[in-house]
Amino acid sequence: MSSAALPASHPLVDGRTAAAPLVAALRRQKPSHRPVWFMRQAGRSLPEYMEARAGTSMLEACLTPGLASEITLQPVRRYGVDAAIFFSDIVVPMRIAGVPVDIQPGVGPVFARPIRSMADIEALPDLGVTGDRGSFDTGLDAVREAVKLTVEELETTPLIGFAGAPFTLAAYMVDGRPSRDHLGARELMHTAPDVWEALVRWTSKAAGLFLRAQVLAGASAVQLFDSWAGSLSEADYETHCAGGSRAALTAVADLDVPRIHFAANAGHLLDALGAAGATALGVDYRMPLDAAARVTGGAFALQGNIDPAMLSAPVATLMRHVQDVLDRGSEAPGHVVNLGHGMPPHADPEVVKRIVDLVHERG
Ligand code: 1CP
Repeated sequence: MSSAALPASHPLVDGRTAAAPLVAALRRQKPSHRPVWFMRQAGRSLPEYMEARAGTSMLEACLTPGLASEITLQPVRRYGVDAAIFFSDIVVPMRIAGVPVDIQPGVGPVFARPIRSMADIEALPDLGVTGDRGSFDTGLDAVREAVKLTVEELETTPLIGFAGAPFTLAAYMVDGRPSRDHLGARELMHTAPDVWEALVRWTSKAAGLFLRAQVLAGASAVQLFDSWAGSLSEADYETHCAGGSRAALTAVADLDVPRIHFAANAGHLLDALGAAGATALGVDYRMPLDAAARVTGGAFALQGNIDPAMLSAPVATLMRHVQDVLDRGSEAPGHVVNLGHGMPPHADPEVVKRIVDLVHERG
């Protein structure tokens, strides 16, 4: 596949990030050192984030290009990580489309009108088609601007763009708010498969357009967060969700950027996640990376999987755990060190910095 569709000024094309350790590892080539970044590396664990965010709501911050860019850059400056993850949220495309959604502090995404019926789906805003200048595409300009500002500052450090996978988005849109077992979404796929399918079509289109905007504006890799897919059986994932994730990832497949697919608690889904159009797989902390490499037959670069709970352990215990992750990760054809899920808000930045230094020394 060629990268002809990326603009000549894109960091992968003009060479800034083409040889970056993150990109090399994700492409299963030999990086100069083992790359490391952390899911939720920006956010409440950083005092500079708390200061920058003060007085601005989460979604307003995401849609204010200068602020979103500044927050994206903070963990790169502080930790020297090998990638920035774009500061945004999986529900940002819904907000841009005009769906009434908010992120409530201490709760998470809350949708004012949960999706229950075909009439609810028909009332969802039209997303337009790729390349048009409809209101969704125009709304994405704030995202493009934030990505551009960020990439200019990052120089040789790649920016990772992301989107929520259709199941994870639907888990919020159907229940209306965070839920433990995502029962509403799982019920809908069985009680009203036509409504479910229509919702997956809409969410995968929104996710695909969101990813594509980030890549064309300068992101050097993408991650699809299928965070809650682990609550599905493999059969339900295959039948009702994989197609939507495949559609979202396919939206950037022609741009030849590495595509990471992550789900938590999903050892049983690794094959299915890979088959949905990913080039790399995020592995949570429950499955050792050498086991994940065996299961996936060496076909995918792997990302993970420091247990976030270990960040609170005595330093010697944590460092032994990180070394174990490095050892097991070397069984994969490419390994990007990360946490097995998001950074806890009370993580100590000093401890996080020690992990980055250890990975750079030993990896
Ligand atoms: O640093 C980063 O990783 C970048 C920013 C980022 C990302 C990648 C944020 C900022 N959100 C996300 C993705 C996201 N959002 C996911 C997938 C990642 C994962 O599995 O953890 C999910 C499930 C969400 C939904 C969401 N948004 C939640 C979880 C709610 C639940 O069900 O438990 C929450 C708390 C949010 C709000 C949010 N998003 C991001 C931040 C920093 C925050 C907290 C906002 C605040 O300050 O109140």
